[in-house]
Formats: sequence, C-alpha cells, structure tokens
Amino acid sequence: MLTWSSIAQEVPLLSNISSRNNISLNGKWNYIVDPLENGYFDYRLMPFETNGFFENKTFKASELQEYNFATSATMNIPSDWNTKDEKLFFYEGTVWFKKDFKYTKSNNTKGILYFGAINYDAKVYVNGKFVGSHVGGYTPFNFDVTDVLVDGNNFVVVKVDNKRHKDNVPTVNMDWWNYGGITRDVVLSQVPETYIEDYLVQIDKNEKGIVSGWIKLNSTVANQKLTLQIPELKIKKEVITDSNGMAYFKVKAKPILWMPQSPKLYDVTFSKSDENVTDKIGFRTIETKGKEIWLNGKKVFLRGISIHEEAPFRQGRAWSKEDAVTLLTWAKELGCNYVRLAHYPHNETMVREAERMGLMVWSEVPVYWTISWTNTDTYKNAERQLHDMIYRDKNRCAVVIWSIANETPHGNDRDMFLSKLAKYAREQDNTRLISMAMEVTKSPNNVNRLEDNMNQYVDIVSFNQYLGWYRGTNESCKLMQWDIPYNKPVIISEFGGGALQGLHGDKTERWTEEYQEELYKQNTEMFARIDGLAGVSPWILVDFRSPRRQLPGIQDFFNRKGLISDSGIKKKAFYVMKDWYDKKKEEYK
Ligand code: GCB
Repeated sequence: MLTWSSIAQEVPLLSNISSRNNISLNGKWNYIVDPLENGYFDYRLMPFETNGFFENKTFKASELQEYNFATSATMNIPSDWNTKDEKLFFYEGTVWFKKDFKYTKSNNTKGILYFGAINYDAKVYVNGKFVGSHVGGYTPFNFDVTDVLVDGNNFVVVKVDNKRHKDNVPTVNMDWWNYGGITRDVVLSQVPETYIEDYLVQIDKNEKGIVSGWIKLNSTVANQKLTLQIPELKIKKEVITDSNGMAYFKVKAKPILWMPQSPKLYDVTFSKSDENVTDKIGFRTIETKGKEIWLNGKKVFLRGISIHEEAPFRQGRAWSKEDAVTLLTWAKELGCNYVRLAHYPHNETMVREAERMGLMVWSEVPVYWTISWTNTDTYKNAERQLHDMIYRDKNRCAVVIWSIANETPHGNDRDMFLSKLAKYAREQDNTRLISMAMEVTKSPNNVNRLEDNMNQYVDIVSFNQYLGWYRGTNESCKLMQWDIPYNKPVIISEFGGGALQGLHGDKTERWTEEYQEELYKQNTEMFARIDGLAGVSPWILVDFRSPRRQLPGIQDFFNRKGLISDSGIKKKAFYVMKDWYDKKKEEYK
C-alpha cells in the first residue's frame, strides 16, 4: 500500500513563483495556540496518527472533541503572530493554522503548495494527510500535493513551532525578534504534469558578448522543445531537453547592463507548448581586482545600509511590496547603491524591488554568533538554507554578495564548518562574490587588526566594528589606525550606535541623537584611513524589535541603532551618512 507521504512530497522549488498560475492562500486562517502541543502528541507524548488537530474534524455536540478550527480566531496570513495577537507577543511555541479553499481537479495539472517562509518548524497537512515538513525560518519550500487534493472543498493545516533550540540555525541567541508564523505568501500553484521548474540566464562568465544559461523541467524527459525569448534583444531561441530534462543555450547578445544609476531589466519568457514563465532579468558583471570591487568593469564603492526584515511603522515581519518599497526608498534617500539584507534571506519581493530600484544586494544566511559548529545536522541545516537562498535568487542580478555568516567566534570547529560552507556556496554559484561579517580581533596601541583564518575563503573581507559604542569612545576614532593584512577589498559590514529619536543632549551623552551623530562623524572620518575600503553598510536603517534590548524609556525592546526611528522619523546621524555618501558618489563618478 502506498503511504500518503510517498504520494505527496517535497519537490524542488518552483522558480519565480509569482509568475505562475496560482491560487492565493493568503488571507484569513483560523488558528489555535497550542503550548503543550496537545494537537500533535497524546498524553503519553506519542504523536497522534489520527485524531490530531491536523484532521480538522467537524465539531459535533454528541462527540468529545476539545478543539474546533471553525470557531477559533482568525489571523491574516502572511503575518507573524507576535504583532497580531497581544497574548502572543512573547510567545514561542506551537500555533496551528487552518485554511479552507476550493479547487477544481483536472487531468494533466499538478498542484504545488508553496510557502514563501514559515518560522521555524512547519508540519503541513492537506485534507488531513501529512504532506511534509520544513525547518528554517526564511526560505521557501513547496510540496506536490496533487494526489491529496479533491475536487471542491479542501483544507490545509499547518503546525508552526518557533521554539528556539541550541542546534538550530539561527541558534537560541540572537539580536532580533523571533517572529513566529506563516510569515510570507502561500499559494497553490497549478502547473502542467511536465513543467518548467527552474532556469538561469546570465552574461557568460568566460565569453564576451554571450548570454548563456539553461532551462530545467521537473522530470527527466528528453527531446522536449522549449523556447527562450528576450524580445528587446531580438532573441528567440528554441532548445531541446537532454535526458536530464535540461536544455542549455548560448546566444549572442549585447544587453544594456544593469547598474544602480540605470537598473535596466529585460522581459524574458521561457515557454513550452502548454506553459509560459515570464521574468524580468538584468545583466551585469561583478568581480574583484586586488582591493577593488568592479561592477561592469568599473571600480565601484558600495554605499550601503543594513536592513532587517522588519515592517516600517507597524513593526512585525515585513513581507509585502509596500513594506519593501518604503524601506528601500529610505535607503535611496540616504544615497545608497547597495543594501545588506541582514541576517537571513529576506522575502523575494524585497530582493526584486531592490533590483528594480537599482540597489545591489548582500544576502545572508542566519549562521549567526555561536551556533553548534560540531553538530552535523546543524551544518546540513545551514547548507540547506544557503542552497535555497542561492537557488531562489540566482537570476537576480542585483545580488552581488552571498554572505555565509555573521560575527562567529574563532576556532577550529568554526573554521571547518565555515570553510566547508564557503566552498559549497562557490560550487552553487561561481558568478558572485562571497563574504561573511567578521570581527576585529586585536587593537594594541590603537591599531585595529583584523585577522581571521576565513579570509582565504572569501572574495571580500568584511567586518563589523563598533568604535564609539561597544569599544572606545567617539574620540578614539581619531587615533585609530587599521591593519588589514589581505589583498582583498574591505567592507565594513556594520558600525553604529543607539539613539532614541527625539532625545537631545550633549554629544557625550549616550542615547541622544547628538551622540549618534558624533559617532557617525568620527567613524566616517576614520574610514579614510582604511586601506582598500570598498564599501560600508552601517547598522541599521530602522530601529527594530529585539528581546535583548530592555532599557526602560529608551529601548523598550527596540534596538535603537536605527538611522530612522520605529515611527519613521530620521535621526540626525542619517544626514551625516547621507553627506558622506554624496561625497563618495562624486569621488566614484
Ligand atoms: C552586531 C550584530 C547585530 C546586532 C548589532 C548590535 O554586531 O551583528 O545583529 O544587532 O551588533 O546592535 O549590537
């Protein structure tokens, strides 16, 4: 007998999900808070095979049933639950979600259930049948649920658990809010039996004047005719799949290159007799030469800002186009040509909007601080998240840097873990730059020295430094010298300090806007003395929620290092940074 799990299963991600034939499952979902995981385990703590909440049974007065989705509260999805229900603000645990939907079955059509992200541990059921699970809070996943869908009324139930665990990625300790929930879009995608699963289109790395790439089907069928079209470049190319269901192409083309000043994107269509997938794709080159970063063959300075995926004004997880546009418009106002999307892969819309607006992107996995370096499952988890980040965004020319870690402690175990991860990243994508946010290790006699064994695995030496906040005073910037003994470009991936917007005082008083302003003045002046500095991304664009930040009246559970307050008001330091970027822009014209 076939088990359910053998007919509904996780499948490789559908690329470019928003261009597919989708039924949106966003909107109201019923939810049940379940701190003891009562809907999953029986009283002997054995998982239920039947009778769990996933069955979504209809409540009848004649039978004993201690849950009822139909009469439970509803929540708008996508969303974190922490900002949607006061009782759940600090909650970490299990919440069950249920959504009803209609579906018309047809032969030759598959149903793929796609989640943009769920934080953290998700178990998914369709019509009471288990279809699969996923861990990791910031990457998409999908299941082929064709065989469990019925004609007419269907329901999906998801058990979401955001409890932190030491061996997870990220681990138990971090400086951002562990927002739980179905935090990104949910769709049921309808695709043909044999469908275009994935593709890549890029300027050829080795041959000038050539655009190359591939199209991949979901099954290993040979001799399928596929078409690539880029009308504006007068490209219409027919290709035939090999026995792996892959079709490769190389075409002569001289596209106008994407760059921050003019982020040119082309309409591209991939088609099969019964399917069209359309995308907007840009072309550019990115490389390093000694201590310089070159975009399209020209030296560039990355005028950046770090951003958390935190919704402007209302807080909570950002997910919508509107959220993305607000955040990125602020970055543009600051004079940025670059954003560091910290500390985990942001939603796909954010990356696409950055690309549309002309912002280069640093994209990162949550290998943050001290994770379990020797645990092989932890490694596998990190590698999977890295894989999925690269897979989803490989066609986004805006993404120029994959970052594999942030502020990790030196040691052999870490070195083994990160070197393996760096190699893996390069195997997945050898067309982009690899980096990680390191730390300054020594500063004897006012010389900040950066030493990290990982330097050999990265293309860009990046580090976070907090002179004037965690170390030294603002004044100490004046004397500080820098020793970075690597012939690679340098990025300061973080610097900054906290200020409560509206709090004024002397520039020596912490938490005032004047202190933060002075910190930015002194730091940026010091940057002139850093050899090979090729970019900076101050910490951070907007104040964001963090349970580590308790100081009453000042922090109130917000990290206050934003250049903009949580209510959207620019602090004084914003303008210091903007002036510095205006000058950099002139310098690199
Ligand atoms: C860091 C971390 C970042 C923190 C920041 C801070 O170095 O990378 O996640 O939020 O410092 O504010 O302390």
